[in-house]
Order: sequence, then structure tokens, then C-alpha cells
Amino acid sequence: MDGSRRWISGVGGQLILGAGVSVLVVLLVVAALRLTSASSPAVGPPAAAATSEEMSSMDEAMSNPASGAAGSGSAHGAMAHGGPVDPGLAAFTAPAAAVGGAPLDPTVENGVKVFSLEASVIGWSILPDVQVTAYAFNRQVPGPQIRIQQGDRVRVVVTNSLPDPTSVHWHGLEVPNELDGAAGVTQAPIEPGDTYTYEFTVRQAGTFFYHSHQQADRQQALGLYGAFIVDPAPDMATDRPDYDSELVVQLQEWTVKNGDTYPAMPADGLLPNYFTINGKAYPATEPVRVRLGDRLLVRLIGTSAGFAHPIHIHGGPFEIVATDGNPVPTGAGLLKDTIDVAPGERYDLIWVARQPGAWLLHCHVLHHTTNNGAETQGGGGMTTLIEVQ
Ligand SMILES: [Cu+2]
Repeated sequence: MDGSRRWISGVGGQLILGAGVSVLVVLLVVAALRLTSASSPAVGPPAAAATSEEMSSMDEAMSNPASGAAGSGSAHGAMAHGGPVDPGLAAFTAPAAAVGGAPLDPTVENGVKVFSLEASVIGWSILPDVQVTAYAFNRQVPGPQIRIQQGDRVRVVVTNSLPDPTSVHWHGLEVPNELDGAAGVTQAPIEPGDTYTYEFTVRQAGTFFYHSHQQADRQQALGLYGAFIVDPAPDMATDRPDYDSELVVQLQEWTVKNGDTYPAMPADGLLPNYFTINGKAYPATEPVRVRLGDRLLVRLIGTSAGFAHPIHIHGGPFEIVATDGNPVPTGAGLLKDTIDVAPGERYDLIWVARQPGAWLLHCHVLHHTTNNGAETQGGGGMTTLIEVQ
């Protein structure tokens, strides 16, 4: 037998066993005290808010017979966060032709670029005849594009006009820990009606994004994200490729059932049936127009909350020039024609317009190129066109 069994035989062993039990009891008491203190004031309010929200979402999901999440009967997060969005909460409906990801102009205060974001519930058209109820920054999906230069100091003032607490995480950026936006860990969530200010200096360059980090499985899946692009400082641009045109591609899935919008998740009853690039499903996606011979920089951003998308571009291979914002060393860039973009990832590609015509960029999970299972004008969902003239 092993050593521990030999130790507990005999009187001496019982003494040692008794001491061991005492130590175990002491350890359990300490652990319980630590648990108790962990839910006391420092993180108590966020935890309490999340619990009450989870319960109300759960009630909502369970009271709605259309909710597959409720039907799944499992008590995990998808059930708590997976309920539909009440369309009555939408204070604004964007015109069907509205475009997301619009450049956000900062004001400049003492050399600091100041951006304002407001999160709210909106009606948003992903197709002319399909409207979702989205969580959105500045009334658009994706949220506006924040674009700065490497070395800039930025201040982002976030106003929460949602019915739920929220926060903003700066995905991939090196920021001070207390500005990382991880609600419940580095800050208390921003409560409805409250405003929170983030301010930091950006030392990196490349393709980044921002997104909700409070109930992110629900809030980001409903549209709370946007591109954060940092152009290299003039003296740092040598390791970045030249390009003539640019296409930012932000991916998202949607679950729309009986006119209700649910956060898409890889979970029972919440599987998506619509797929968007920059907030629109093909053929409502906006084509990019380039000239013959142009070098097109494509910034693929995995803003999707639950699914990976192998993005394929017709018309010849592209070169991967940056991964997750970091430049690929000259000579090391792989040539590919399909690249899997997992949630959170970014890839910068250079695609050369070798021939005139309409070239497809689309996800190669082919269900993701349909709209509720159907094709229109040769595709759907995560499809857009590169038009070479
Ligand atoms: Cu896909």
C-alpha cells in the first residue's frame, strides 16, 4: 500500500490523522472566509446586479415559448443570457439603408483625442426586409470605427443607455489593468444611465476592436462591438505594407425567430440563421470598388461572439501581412485563399486586383452564406463583393 495508508495505522498514525483533519478543518474555514470576503463590497454590487439580471433574463426566456434556450432545460449561461430582446426597449430605429462602422470624429482637448460612445437598444436592418433588435454603440452595427495614430492619447467617454449594466474592453490593446474593461474584475459594470471614462496612450499599431465585457455572450452577440484601428506613426511605418484601398470586415451571427432577436450562441435553440459582414447580410452588404492592379488591404475582424468563419476570397491568393495587429515579418507572409477567423482574431491581408470583374469574399461554412437558409442573387449572409474596374 502507499505511504499515506501506512502512516494512519497505529496510534501514532491516528494522532497524525487527527492533526491532518484539524488542518483540513482550518483550511476549509479559511476558504469559506475568503469566499465570503470575495462577495463583500469590492465586487458585491456587480455580482448582485448580474444575478438579478440573469434571473430576469431567465424569467424572460422561460416565459417566451419561442425560446429554445428555455426549452433546453439546462441551467447554464445560455439560458440566463439567451432570452430575446424586448423590441419595446428600442428607442430608435435606424433607416434600412443605414451603414454601421462609420468613422467617429474625435474632439481634441489638450492634445487628447476624445471619443464618445453611447450604448442603447435599436432597431437595425440587416436586410431591407429583416430588422433585428440590436444592442448598439452610437445607434449603428457595428459600432463606429475609432481610428487613431500610434502614440495618440485617447479618452473614450461611454454612456450606458441600455437596460443592463455594461463595460467596454479594448481588445488586443496594452492598457493599464484598471482600464481593461473587464466588468466584475477590473471595474464595476457601468450601470444603466451612468457614464464611464477610459483614457490611455496607444503604443501599438494595427487592427484592434472594442466590445462589451459584461454579459459579453449576450451583449457582443447582439451588436456591441466596433473596429479600433491604429495607423502606424510615420517613423514606424516601414514594417507595414503599402496599399491602395482598404476593406474592414466585421463578422457577426444573428438568431431571429418569429420576429424576435436572440443573441446567437453555439447552444440549443440559439443557433444563428442570419450572418452579417459590417452589420448587413448579402445582398445588402456594401461592395468595395477598386481599380485593376490595386493592392487591397482587407482587415478581417473576428467580432463574432460564438462562431469561427473561414473567409475565402475569389480571384487569387492573398498575403497575410498582420495577425492580431502584429506585423508579419517581410518574407514570412503566407499566401492563402481561405483563412479561418475565430472569435477575437484579426488578420490583415493584401489581395491584388489581378483581373476586372466582381470577386466574392465569403465565409466557407456554406450555411453562413444563406439568409434563413435561402440564397438571393447567388448568395447570402457573410458574402460581399470586390468590384474591380
Ligand atoms: Cu461563417
